[in-house]
Amino acid sequence: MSLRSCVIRSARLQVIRNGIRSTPTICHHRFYSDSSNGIKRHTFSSLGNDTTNIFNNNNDDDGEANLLKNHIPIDKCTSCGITLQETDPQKPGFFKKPEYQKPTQNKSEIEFMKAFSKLDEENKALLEQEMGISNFNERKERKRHMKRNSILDEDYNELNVKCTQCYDSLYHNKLFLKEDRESNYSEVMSKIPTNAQIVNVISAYDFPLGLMDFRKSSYEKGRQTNVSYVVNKVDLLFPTSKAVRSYAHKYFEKVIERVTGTSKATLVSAQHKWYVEDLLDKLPFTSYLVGFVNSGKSLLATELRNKAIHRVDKSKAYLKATGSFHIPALTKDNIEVPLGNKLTIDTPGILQPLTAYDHVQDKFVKNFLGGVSFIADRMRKMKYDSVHGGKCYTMGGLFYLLPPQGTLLQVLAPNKGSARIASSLNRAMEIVREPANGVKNIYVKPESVDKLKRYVIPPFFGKIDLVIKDYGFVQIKPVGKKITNELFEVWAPEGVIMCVRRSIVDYITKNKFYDTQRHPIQPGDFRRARYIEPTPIPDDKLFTRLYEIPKDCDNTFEEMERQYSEILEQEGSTFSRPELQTNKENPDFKYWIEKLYK
Ligand SMILES: Nc1nc2c(ncn2[C@@H]2O[C@H](COP(=O)(O)OP(=O)(O)OP(=O)(O)O)[C@@H](O)[C@H]2O)c(=O)[nH]1
Ligand SMILES: [Mg+2]
Repeated sequence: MSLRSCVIRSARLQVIRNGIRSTPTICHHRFYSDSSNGIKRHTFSSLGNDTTNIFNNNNDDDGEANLLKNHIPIDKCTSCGITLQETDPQKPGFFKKPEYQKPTQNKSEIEFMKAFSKLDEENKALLEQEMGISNFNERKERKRHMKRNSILDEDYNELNVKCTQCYDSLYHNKLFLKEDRESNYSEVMSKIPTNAQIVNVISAYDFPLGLMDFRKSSYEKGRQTNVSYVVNKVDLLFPTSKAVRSYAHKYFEKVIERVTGTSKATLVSAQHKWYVEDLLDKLPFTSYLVGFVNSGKSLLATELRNKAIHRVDKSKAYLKATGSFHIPALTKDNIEVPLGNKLTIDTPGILQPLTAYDHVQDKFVKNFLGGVSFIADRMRKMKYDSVHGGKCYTMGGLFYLLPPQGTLLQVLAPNKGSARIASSLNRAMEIVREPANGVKNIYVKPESVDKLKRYVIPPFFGKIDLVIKDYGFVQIKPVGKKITNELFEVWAPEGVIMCVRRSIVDYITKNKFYDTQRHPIQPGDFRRARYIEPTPIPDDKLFTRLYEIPKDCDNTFEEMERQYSEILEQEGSTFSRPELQTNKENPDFKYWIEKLYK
């Protein structure tokens, strides 16, 4: 036998003995031989080595076996968790038994088969002999059988059965938003025991709009909620996990503490697997992942499970997050996700009666509302739009910002979408209602213009962010002298949820310079700078909800003042936690109401 075939054979046998599953890597080997012409270099490729076994799918049945098995019961949709039914196509959970489904083959397997078919008979026989002919043939036979017959019941689990609605959402980008949403919150909460440990999953993208105050709702009376908070999707703001750990978490923790009174907050990125393992350690034995739609609960649950599985068996391939998608309200029922000795329950996302999803055209849901990463550090170098007072700045019709006459604004939109500046609100509405040929950046449905509501931003000082739920935010920076007391107006389709916060970027990025004695120095004087840190987070109000002003009201300031005194009278304070109120309140933010939901 030649040296070459000897090496090939040994490499292959080693691969087989290890029980290859995938052969995604073709290994390139190199060796040298003596010949009459001197040393000669030979190269050849063989199948790579990977650890899981395609031919042996039996999981270990020992202590952690439960963890290594598919956790979704056979009668449930593997994507949304709803109980499957075959009788009524109009009802949720309907699914059609597929007649024939192409046998599932993963990339590595295909590659293996390709490589196998190229071998000569001798090597094929050797491989078959080593891996056990029966096993190998069994697999081929099963595929043939699946082709001929409809799928066997016991294969459902393996084949990832989804209900028709999920199928349409996942493969045809269709949105199925529930009609009756008034009871949505109580429906989700009714399936959570009153003494359960709740983990509120919030998106960092539209923070703090995802925060839920569980103590507030009348439904919650008597519930001993034990809530901790997880800020997900931090990868959209930070390039690395290090920045999150070293200083950015302080801002999020502080706001959560101000609103809820608890400092139990963890920052994670399910997508990038940042700090998921830490969260796994912190989770109680049983927890419920609760939050607004699309905050990333299902992806987080899958990643937690992946981490738990990897603790038991490092060789296990990562599970695909089947129930996670950019389409909102995908999860329809509670899904139990075992995490070794712990258990977490992924719950359906909470959908408010009207949301931005109801107004944005289906084709833009992914691109416009799907979340695009912008790195907070680099925001200062981004291009901004200048908006003169009296003009109207609109982001594809999702909101219309109207600065008062005589002002000049710099507006920076770090999220997706391109803005349009129209000469007036009416003109902007016309453009959205009937976009001229070639106008591409209109994201909402034309009829959304008929349902506009008017809001005002209470007086502020410095830079602020207008945060739009599910979209992100725009940064607003007035420039020049303040010459008017008129308020900034924001018009938006009914249901688009917004708030204003003091610009987040300075609090989560390093921009303050200090000398050796930790005295602040001006940014220009770099040579003396010894420490660079984010701006200290003030104890004053950090965000506010907007005042809704009727369209026919002429004096917006007066109406705002009236609403302000009404809130003070009814609630005693405009702080999220009245005990935080001090005598030294910052007059620049006097009219701010640090309570997001009524
Ligand atoms: N960039 C980024 N995207 C994420 C992260 N976590 C989730 N996503 C994305 O957010 C979208 C929604 O994720 P899901 O896991 O379906 O969210 P959910 O909260 O389960 O949504 P519902 O079940 O509809 O309530 C998906 O497109 C995810 O890929 C994250 O950490 N970073
Ligand atoms: Mg989900």
